Order: sequence, then C-alpha cells, then structure tokens
Amino acid sequence: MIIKLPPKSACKESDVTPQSVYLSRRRLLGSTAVGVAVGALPGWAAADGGQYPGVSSGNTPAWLREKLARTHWDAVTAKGEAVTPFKDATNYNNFYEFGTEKSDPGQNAGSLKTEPWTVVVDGEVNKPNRYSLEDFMKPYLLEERIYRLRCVEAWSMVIPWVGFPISSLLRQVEPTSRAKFIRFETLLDPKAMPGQQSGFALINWPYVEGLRLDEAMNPLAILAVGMYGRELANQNGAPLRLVVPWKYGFKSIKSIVRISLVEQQPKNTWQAIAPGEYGFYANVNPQVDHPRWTQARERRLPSGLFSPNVRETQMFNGYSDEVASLYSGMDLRVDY
Ligand SMILES: Nc1nc2c(c(=O)[nH]1)N[C@H]1C(S)=C(S)[C@@H](COP(=O)(O)O)O[C@H]1N2
Ligand SMILES: [Mo]
Repeated sequence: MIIKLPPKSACKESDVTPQSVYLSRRRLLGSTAVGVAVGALPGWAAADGGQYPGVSSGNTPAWLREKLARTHWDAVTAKGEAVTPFKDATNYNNFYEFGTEKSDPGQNAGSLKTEPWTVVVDGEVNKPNRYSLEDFMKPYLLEERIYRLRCVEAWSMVIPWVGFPISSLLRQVEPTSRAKFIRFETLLDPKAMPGQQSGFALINWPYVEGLRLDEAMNPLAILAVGMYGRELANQNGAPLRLVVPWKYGFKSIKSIVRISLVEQQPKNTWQAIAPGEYGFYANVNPQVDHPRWTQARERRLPSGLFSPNVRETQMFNGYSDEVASLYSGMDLRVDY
C-alpha cells in the first residue's frame, strides 16, 4: 500500500463533526421511528440513500430500515474524539475491487448490487447454512459502535458503525471443536467490480481475511451493516463487512459473502501479496514499524496539507484493555 498526500480539496479540521453534535443528530434519527418526518433531519442522517455525492448505496430495504430504527445507540464510543465527517468516510476509501485510488470506490462502487445478497456459513460448524442477508441478520439486535479505524498506511478516522458482535453469530452456528479460525471472503464479481478484471493483478481475488476464533469472539469484533445511523455505503463494504478496531484496516474485509470456520490459519490477501510487510495478526502497534514507514504516528482525517492533524498511534489502536490478553506470551514483532 502506498501513502498519498490528501488532495487540496480535503476538508479543514473545522469541518469535523464534534461527537456531541453527531450524537444529538443521531438521536433525531432514532426518533424517526416515532414519527419525525425524514425531511426534518439533517441531510446525512436520512437513511434513504442517494443524496450524497459519491455515495452509491442502493435503496435501503424495508427490513433493514426497520432494524436500523431499533439500534441500541451508543453501545461503544471513542470518547471525546470527533467523528470523521461522512464526506471523508465515504470518499477516502480502500476497496481495491473498485480501483486503487482513494476516490475510486466512491466513484465506482455504484455498480455493486447489494440486494438480494446471499451469505454462506460453512466449514467446521454444526449448523452450516446459506442465507439471504435478511435471514442472516434476523436473530441480532443492532448496536452502534463508534470506533477508531487505523489503516496500515498511517491514516485514521473515527466511524460510527452499526452492527452486531461476531460472537452472537458464532453462538448461532456452533463451531465444532476442530474450528480454530474464521475465514471471510468478499464477493467475486468482475462485472460489478472492475478492479477484479485484473486492474490490480497482484491480488488473487476474491479478497480474503481471517481471525483466530478467540479474536472473533472478542466483544469488540463486529459485523457491520450500517454507518452514521444508516445503511453502509457501497464503498464502505455494503451490505456486510467486518470491523476489528484494534487491527489495521485491511483486516476489516468488505462486502462479505462467505464465512467459514476452519482448522488452519487462513492466508489473508495482503499477507499473500507481501508477507514481509503484512502479517496475519496486523494488530495496531506503534512499536513495530512497517518496513517502509513508521507506525508511531497517524494522520487523523480530515488532515489538511497545511494543518496536518497528526496523532500518536496507540497500542492496539487504544483498545488494549479489551484485547491485550489475547496476545499474552506472543512476540508481536514476530507475529505482526
Ligand atoms: N474486500 C476488500 N475489503 C477491504 C479492502 C479492500 O481493498 N477490499 N481494503 C481494506 C483496507 S486497506 C482498509 S483501510 C479498509 C478501509 O475501510 P473504509 O474504506 O470503510 O474506511 O477496508 C479494508 N477492507
Ligand atoms: Mo488499509
């Protein structure tokens, strides 16, 4: 992955939405369920899609709209940190299926058809199944998780996701005693995803990611179906993506169609491309530099050319209390 300077059009820091403002807007959104007209909401809070430049999500299906309205807001937050503007979260993306420039996914992901969507759960489980997304989601209450997202390229955002813990899914499908890892696969559809036509030939499509089973069981690890109180934008991995906030962003695989419980550690996409630079664990760690750049600091977006918004990177992206015990006894320089 390549570090690029933000374009001149990048927003100013003053455009950042303070969390208090985001939260009060979001409460308004929650109240749509009890009759506030959608037209009374701030533009970005309306859950019907299509009104943001570069946001190419489809029409929110009714079942998802209903589920979103019943979200448990504020389940976890990045306290005191500003939420990244929606505009940045949806126009500065990594989603190589739609091109390698940060603006490509926002411009190209409209070709992704997210309804109907099928999710397969297979491998070492007592209850393998093939679901429509609606059935897949049925048992779970959605929660809002406001998390830091730290890309291995040394930029970061704060994004309010809506989703549910993977542990809830695992309890439903019952991994067998042989299951040691969970493997995720993105949709393979070169017609809808131009990047898969060979544009970035280094990747052996589809994109694959994985977690150790105990990592997947950690309460912070979620499957997201929404962001900013609405459905996921296509460029952010609609209609279903992984979010593991203590790991570099490439672990958070987008547009998932297959979830497999497996015995062997899966080979994830970036590890397969450059094993000396990207590992399986990919825990955010300011003490272990990327071979080509430091991981001690990050640019928190939006970050202007003349007023770079640079922060110290935190161990496990600030989630040590919740996850450090998963790695006790491991040498994180070896298992990077
Ligand atoms: N299928 C797929 N998932 C992916 C990627 C990708 O190229 N393809 N990029 C990853 C990287 S490198 C990052 S930083 C995050 C970015 O998520 P965002 O665009 O929603 O901020 O998605 C991750 N998930
Ligand atoms: Mo990334």
